[in-house]
Amino acid sequence: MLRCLLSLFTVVCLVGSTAAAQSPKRPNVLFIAMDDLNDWTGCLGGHPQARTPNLDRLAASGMLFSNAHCAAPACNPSRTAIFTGQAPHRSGLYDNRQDMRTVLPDAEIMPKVFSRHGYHSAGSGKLLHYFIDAPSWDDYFPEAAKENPFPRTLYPEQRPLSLPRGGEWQYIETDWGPLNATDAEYGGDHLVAEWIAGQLARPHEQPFFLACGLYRPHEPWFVPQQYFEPFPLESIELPPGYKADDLDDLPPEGQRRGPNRYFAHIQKHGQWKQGIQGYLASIYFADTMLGKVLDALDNSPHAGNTIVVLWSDHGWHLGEKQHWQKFTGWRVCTRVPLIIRVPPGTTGLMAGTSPANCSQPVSLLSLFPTLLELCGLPAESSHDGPSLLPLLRDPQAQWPHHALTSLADPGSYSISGDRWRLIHYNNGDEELYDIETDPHEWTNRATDPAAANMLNDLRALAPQTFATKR
Ligand SMILES: [Ca+2]
Ligand SMILES: [Ca+2]
Repeated sequence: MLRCLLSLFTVVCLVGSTAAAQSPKRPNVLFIAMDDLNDWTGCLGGHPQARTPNLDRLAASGMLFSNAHCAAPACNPSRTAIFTGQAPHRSGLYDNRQDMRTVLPDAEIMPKVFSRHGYHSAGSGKLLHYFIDAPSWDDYFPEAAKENPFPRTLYPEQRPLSLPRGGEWQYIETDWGPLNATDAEYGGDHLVAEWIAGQLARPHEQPFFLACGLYRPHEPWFVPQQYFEPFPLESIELPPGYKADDLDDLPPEGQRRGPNRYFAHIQKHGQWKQGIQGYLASIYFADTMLGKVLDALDNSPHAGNTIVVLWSDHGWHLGEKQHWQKFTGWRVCTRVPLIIRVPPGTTGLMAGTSPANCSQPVSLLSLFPTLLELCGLPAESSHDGPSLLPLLRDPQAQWPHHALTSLADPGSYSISGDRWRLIHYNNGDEELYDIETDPHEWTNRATDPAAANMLNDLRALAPQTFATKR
């Protein structure tokens, strides 16, 4: 009996000391979304005039993934994939018109999972597609119950300001121009950044998952005048990826999906450079709001114990392939900025990240399992993406993965490997690009016999089944 008690005592002591040794304070997570930001950042070099000093300083202090791709090139499916960890071709949520809670009524999204594990989950601004999903958060700004993620935002009284309506087809927000307003008068992302900064400044008893959804550079491109000033119209350079005859070597489906009415309409009204100016100004504004958030973290008691993740939900065309907007499988649209900074002492990565550039192909689908692993929380069996931990430890690590981007119609997708990219349309048309020699995807190699092996290698990575769109 005594022996039994002694054994029990020993076990209790061992368990107790092991638990104490293995459960340091869990890291916090600052999860920052930017909307419709392509590679027009200083650190990715997509446009020579892009002004993103804050994004660049974050990149310089963490790991920049320069070959990161969205799970889908539109807000709703991309964000749903990020927040549920489920790929569109498995969840069945492929486009902006589907309602996340109709398609996935029971999916536990990221803030809810963190809350279940003892975190305080708070968010502000656009994180999901124009709704908040109030039951998944402990706190939100604006008020979660209203399900409107946007604080008050200043817009011109008379609209459209810059681009006349071309017809019913035209998205009402395709419009741009400077506002005679301060950041405070403007509101919008400024208020989001201020609220997030307030959350960072206060003490927290629990670890926190704090999500900051910056809405610019999503349209409309109205931001205060000061953000337009570095980009005078006469200085504006056209997108480096634009090539007038770029469509000539595309299969019929690529030729159909490239040109859209927006770009033709914008050119007809002489607004191409004004549009580029509006996008650059909106990026600069969003970056400045990001700077407020990063400064607040640096000046807070949580700076040394907070993982920072920054992502954009997909890229954006400004005339490349005669296209304006998103929704395509080309790299300009699937590639996104992604930065992860892990402080030393973090549960799942004690060494933290070293400043580095990782060029291996990764998907935003990996963010959820990566964060769970970094925070020492159990993996979720419903998650599709591989955790990025091997790359956060060593950006040159063996990485036998690729990034799949699902287009809105099931069976159409792009696959991004470490060097080559395949675009497959569900009518069978294909495009193949060598990103190392052709980063703007000007030369389709799908019918080039010298690239046949590459084509076959990428084809072999395609999903075999696609969930029905619901
Ligand atoms: Ca978006
Ligand atoms: Ca071409």
